[in-house]
Amino acid sequence: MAVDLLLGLQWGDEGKGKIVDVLTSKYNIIARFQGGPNAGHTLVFNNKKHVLHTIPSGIFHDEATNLVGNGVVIDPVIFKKELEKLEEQDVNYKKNLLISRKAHIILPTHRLLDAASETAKGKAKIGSTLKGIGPTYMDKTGRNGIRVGDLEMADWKEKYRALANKHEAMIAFYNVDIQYNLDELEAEFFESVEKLKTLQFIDSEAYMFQAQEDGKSILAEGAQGSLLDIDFGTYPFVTSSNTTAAGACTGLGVAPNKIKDVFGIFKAYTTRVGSGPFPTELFDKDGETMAKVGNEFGATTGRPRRCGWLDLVALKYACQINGVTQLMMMKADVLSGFDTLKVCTAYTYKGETVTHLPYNIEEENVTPIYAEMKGWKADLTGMSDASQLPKELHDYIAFLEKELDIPIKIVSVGPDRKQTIFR
Ligand code: 2SA
Ligand code: MG
Repeated sequence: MAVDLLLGLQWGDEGKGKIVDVLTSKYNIIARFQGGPNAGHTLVFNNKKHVLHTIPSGIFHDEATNLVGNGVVIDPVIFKKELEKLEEQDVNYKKNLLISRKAHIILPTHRLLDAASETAKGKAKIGSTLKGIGPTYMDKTGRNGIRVGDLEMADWKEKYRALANKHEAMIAFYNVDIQYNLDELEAEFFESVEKLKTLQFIDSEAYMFQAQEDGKSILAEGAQGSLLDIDFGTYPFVTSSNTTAAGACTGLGVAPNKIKDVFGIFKAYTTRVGSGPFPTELFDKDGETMAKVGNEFGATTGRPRRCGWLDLVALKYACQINGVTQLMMMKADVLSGFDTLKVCTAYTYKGETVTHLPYNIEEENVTPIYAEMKGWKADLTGMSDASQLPKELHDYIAFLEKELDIPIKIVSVGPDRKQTIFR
């Protein structure tokens, strides 16, 4: 059986959590393949908001098995809190949550290093989520990391001590004012590790291989967005993992020829949190309206998100890199009420019109060229069938489908599971 992929096509927060939740009943296994608690997947059902950081979004469906793959980085402290939230809601995760032994562990000192590095960068900071993501992946590729499987070894605490000591020396080297009490952080960390150890650790690539042999249906769930990919994103203002389709192969041990559908999730407009270029960013009332109506605040850090018009140059790039087969447009309801909608179809770059994403899209280098479309006034949030959507929205969708040459299969008109229109 093939593996389907679900990815964000912009700078994260596209609404992946909601779509995974809508799709989970179709899949036996939901697997996370990269990132860590820098993700915040928001799900809304029964009028309640649920935010997941590391645990795959299938956890609220009893029948789905949820795998945290080898490409993910796990912070035991945050993981424990997530588990406790699930316990409060009587979600029995013990039998359907599996953890790869090859996933790397975020140490308290990784978080401190993230903070020290960001502080030292000053104005040039990445705007990271301060979850220790960058330093943990650095230790992974530097071949110094501690993995989930290590926690089953007798000597892992010695390995931990050596690494934490090294981190402390690095923090001192940054020479910035970071206050911390490592004893307290470690007490919390070791307690959380014990909680993590109550879960099932597995050789996940073997599990994935067997699951495919057994004909199980698998959905790989991406975190962050394609433009935050370490290779293809707006470097250095990116996260430290491959958020694009290739990341699912390395982050789960799935062969490229086993991937079937690639679901690309995008917002009907664009948002970004943290620093970095954003050609269609708005600094006017339209941007404020999007932020307000769309409630654009980070699910993990609560930071306000920057807002702007849909950027088709960037979106097309993301579709190409990921091999997207189906599109899902989120938050269409947020665009209700605008007289005119703009969509960026090209950039002016070094005096020329370009339709590909150039190496450097800093503001001074590119100027977006917009197509203008008529907006709609109708409130979409109560609609449940494509036939109810206003003509102007049909036109907007048709325009995007033509430009991208990929069908838009889902239009989301609100955060609830029910506010999902299939086309
Ligand atoms: P990091 O922490 O090292 O991965 O940060 C590097 C950059 O990646 C951005 N980033 C994100 N952007 C949007 N959403 C993300 N997840 C959270 C969410 C964000 C939040 O889903 O709501 O709650 O603020 C996410 N994770 C990382 C980050 O802003 C940096 O630009
Ligand atoms: Mg999010």
